[in-house]
Amino acid sequence: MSDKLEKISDCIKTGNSDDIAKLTQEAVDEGVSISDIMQKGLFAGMDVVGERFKRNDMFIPEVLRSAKAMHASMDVLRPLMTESDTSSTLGTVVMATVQGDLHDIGKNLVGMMLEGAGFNVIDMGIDRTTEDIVAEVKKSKASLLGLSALLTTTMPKMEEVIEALKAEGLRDQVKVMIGGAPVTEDFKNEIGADIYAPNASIASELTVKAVKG
Ligand code: B1M
Repeated sequence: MSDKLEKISDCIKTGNSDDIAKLTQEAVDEGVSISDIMQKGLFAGMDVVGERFKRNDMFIPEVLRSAKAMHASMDVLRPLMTESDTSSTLGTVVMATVQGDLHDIGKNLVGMMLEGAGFNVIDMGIDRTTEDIVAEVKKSKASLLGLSALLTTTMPKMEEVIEALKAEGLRDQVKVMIGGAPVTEDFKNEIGADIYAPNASIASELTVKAVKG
């Protein structure tokens, strides 16, 4: 493994936003793939943060610093992942983290990958109510809705959104993709969503397949 990846991972663990952008750029310049930077640098570091957080070895302010470092690295990677020709847009995707949930790193990554694949992405951000999400789907005439949840307590909001889409007569017009660490294929089937993606690259692969048929 490139020593840059280890250093990038360390920056996530220690919440070092100052050095991570430079290290990310250096890794890109050395020819390290974006996928390796994300998997072996960013996600590897965040896995350790998650474990420490769970054991109460790390607390919210420190985790927020790690999240900030993650965003600083993603700012360097974003333009490299979204260099697609906008004239070949595959349609509009609305993305949101469901109500009660403040986690956005995974959702942002999925959004970046979808933009890179040629979708027009409307990112509604975090903690979005079911009513707001349904209103945005209606207004934008989106063909795909992406919902993210990182907490077991907010997962039921995904089902609430699907039920609200049905009540508004919009369910047939929009495919619903769900994801986030606690979300599973079984849960997708249980709530009647269309796509479950365990990570951002599979999310991109499955959405392109879904719209191209
Ligand atoms: Co939170 N948190 N957190 N947290 N946090 C988790 C999720 C947790 C597993 C930590 C733990 O205990 N080990 C735990 C949840 C337990 C559970 O419910 N099962 C937890 C908890 C408990 C909490 C709080 C309740 C803590 C507290 O207050 N006591 C609190 C809740 C706040 C709230 O949301 N209301 C809280 C707060 C926070 C911070 C704000 C401090 C911060 C979020 C900052 C931010 O996002 N801007 C935070 C963080 C950073 C984490 C961990 C450490 C990392 C999450 C992350 O960004 N991972 C997390 C532990 C963990 O997951 N290991 C944890 C990196 C990211 C790239 O992965 O988000 O999984 P992920 O996304 C992946 C896939 O899941 C998938 O693709 C992504 C890329 O490959 N994916 C999709 C995600 N969304 C998708 C959507 C799709 C498709 C795929 O289609 C639409």
